[in-house]
Amino acid sequence: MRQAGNQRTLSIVKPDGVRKGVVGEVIRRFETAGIRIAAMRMLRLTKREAEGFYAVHRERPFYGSLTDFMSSGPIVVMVLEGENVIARNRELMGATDPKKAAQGTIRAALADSVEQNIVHGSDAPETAETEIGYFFSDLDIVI
Ligand code: 3AN
Repeated sequence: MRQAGNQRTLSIVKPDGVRKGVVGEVIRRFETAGIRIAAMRMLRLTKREAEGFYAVHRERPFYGSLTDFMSSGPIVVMVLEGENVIARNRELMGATDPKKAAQGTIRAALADSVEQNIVHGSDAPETAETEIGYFFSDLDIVI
């Protein structure tokens, strides 16, 4: 069993982050913040898999372009663990639009656009559980 208060979230370094060579930089920020990496894997999503992952956005005008982008190259998926890690990870990421992201955040420092914004992070405990399950089985997660 996990300790009370120890939350998990899914983080993705998106294809733009891998292409730019900032995987290490993103991980460094997590580690510096005291967030534990409980699982990690590199893979390339098919278009269908990207559509499945972003199914909640299927009615949005950017769905086609977003899923093309997310299947355009390798990504690094991670399970992050720590107290209040869902909110803390989103704080480190910054706002979806890098132009609106607070200074010092991953997106403000590294991202080019609202679509190609370097990282993904789950936004709530329920989505974290579903998203972690999309990529990892319980056996992949180091406790
Ligand atoms: P976040 O990743 O900050 O939680 P969401 O969940 O609203 O943002 O959006 C999921 C992903 O969809 C974003 N990371 C971004 O890549 C893309 N996206 C969001 N809004 C737009 C938009 N207006 N135009 C293009 N892509 C977008």
